[in-house]
Amino acid sequence: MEASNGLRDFEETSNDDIKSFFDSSPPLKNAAEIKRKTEEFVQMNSDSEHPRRIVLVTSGGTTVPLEQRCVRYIDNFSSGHRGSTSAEYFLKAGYAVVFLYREGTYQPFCTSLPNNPLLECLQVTDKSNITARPPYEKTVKEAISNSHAATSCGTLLKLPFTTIFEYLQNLQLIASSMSSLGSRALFYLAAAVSDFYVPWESMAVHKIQSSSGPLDMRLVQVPKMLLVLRRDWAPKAFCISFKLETDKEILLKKARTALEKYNMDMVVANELLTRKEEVIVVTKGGNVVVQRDRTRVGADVEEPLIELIVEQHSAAISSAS
Ligand code: PAZ
Repeated sequence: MEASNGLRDFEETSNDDIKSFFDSSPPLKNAAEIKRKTEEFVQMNSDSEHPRRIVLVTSGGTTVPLEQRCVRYIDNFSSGHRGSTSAEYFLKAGYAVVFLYREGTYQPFCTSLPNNPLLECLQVTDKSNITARPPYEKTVKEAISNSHAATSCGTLLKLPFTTIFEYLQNLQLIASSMSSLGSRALFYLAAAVSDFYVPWESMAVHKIQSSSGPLDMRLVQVPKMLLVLRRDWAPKAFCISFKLETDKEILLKKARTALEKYNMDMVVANELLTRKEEVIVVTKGGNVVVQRDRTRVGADVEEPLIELIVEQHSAAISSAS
């Protein structure tokens, strides 16, 4: 999803590029409802004497439609595992979580369930009751009770997206609803966001016909929203972006450039093949290698990662006040 020399990644994005991206995007369905839900969520978690910190966790990959009445689209590998697992740890750490996720990807508290949980984890008993089947009893019970607890006590708000247009419009809307939070807001942008897209106005309306011969299509760069997120939408928030590469040689260089160029507080650098074992957190103060605890069965890298982030976010809040 990125030019092979990596250079285009850091080209300037102007305000005009951003405006024209949003102006030309198909309008977000339910925008008013999403805004209302997010504002209520922010309000509810800010009311008490001890207001919660609120984190936006983005998760999964964006699609790039090739037709307006979309039959075909470009997609990427992201499963949403990182985002959903991280959301769980943020909830455990006392944060309220806005979970902006790609429809159909992993959900918080469900990452250890099999692919088809309804059919594989449940059974109908002789008395026509539905129960969990072995060996899933404990996993199913925990998934249901943790997930229901988080949504019913108002600390988890889940919002879906599919396309790059929906993702970026949601990001803008949520960021503006969180702008009153100042340093209490955290942006944890783990979604794999397309670097190239087909602008809506130049997109074929109907299904592209194979009888027309080889497909010749121009994709343009998605404007770099991290710039505006930091500068205009969330200047006081703690912002963490992610950088994924398959070539180890360029990973850290690109992560550091992103840290500086977009003025992030942290960039989490990871390689495709080892992303569940290790990440490198790049900060202005240096790099920190974070690994999963290999001596513990089922331990994941998100546990120490979120621990480190919560610590650094606390330090940022203290120095801001
Ligand atoms: O979603 P997942 O668990 O399969 O993978 C997580 C990830 C690699 C998408 C994430 O850690 C990441 O690096 N996101 C940013 C990717 C990028 O646009 O560079």
